[in-house]
Amino acid sequence: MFSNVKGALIVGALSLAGAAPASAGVIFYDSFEAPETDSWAVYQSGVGDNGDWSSLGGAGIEIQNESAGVSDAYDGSQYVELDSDSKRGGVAGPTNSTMAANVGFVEGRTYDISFAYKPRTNREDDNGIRLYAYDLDGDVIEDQVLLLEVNETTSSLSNWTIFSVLYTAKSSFNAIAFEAFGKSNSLGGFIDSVKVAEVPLPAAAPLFGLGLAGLAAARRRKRARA
Ligand SMILES: [Ca+2]
Ligand SMILES: [Ca+2]
Ligand SMILES: [Ca+2]
Repeated sequence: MFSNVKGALIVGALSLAGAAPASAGVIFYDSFEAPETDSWAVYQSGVGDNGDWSSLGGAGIEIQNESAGVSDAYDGSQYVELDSDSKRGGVAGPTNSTMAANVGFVEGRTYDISFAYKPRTNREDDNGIRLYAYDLDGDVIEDQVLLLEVNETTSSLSNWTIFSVLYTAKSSFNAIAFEAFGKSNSLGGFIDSVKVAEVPLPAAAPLFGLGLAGLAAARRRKRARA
């Protein structure tokens, strides 16, 4: 579905963080604890803690529970595998799937978008996940920006890791999406704890001003002692 969208750019600053940041400014969070499954199942819409995610291509959105014995979750007991499956609710076609959710971006504001990722296999080009921002009209992608791409193996990355990227919302962009890529073989990268937090630029200005005031006060004290 992406071949007809040209010129996707990787934008923003990719960073690796050891832990999720504080919850300030969070406008969207999903740990995929719903729909609840006792092992694994594939869903097409209404996926996630608040039912925000829909499949936009591939077999569907596979939710795995820790009780399936495949992996632990990063948070809670469930997570997503987007190299999905045509069984248990999945549809025929490539198992590599795409899921999207509206997140309520406001044009011109900057967001820290992060998620927990873990590769399932040790095969090269098997666990790829791409993160996009979308201008989404229903299930039609009007425009998209590729924000980051991760493609690890269990040798290069053995546990859950948080990836994050900064994105300044373009006009009419209203959604984020994840796409599985690489070998479409029902085994791929795991996703959990998707978070979108607004970067609080307005609050930074007064803090900076306080810093300057503090510096000036320190200089005055130094002069007074001299
Ligand atoms: Ca979870
Ligand atoms: Ca799968
Ligand atoms: Ca795969």
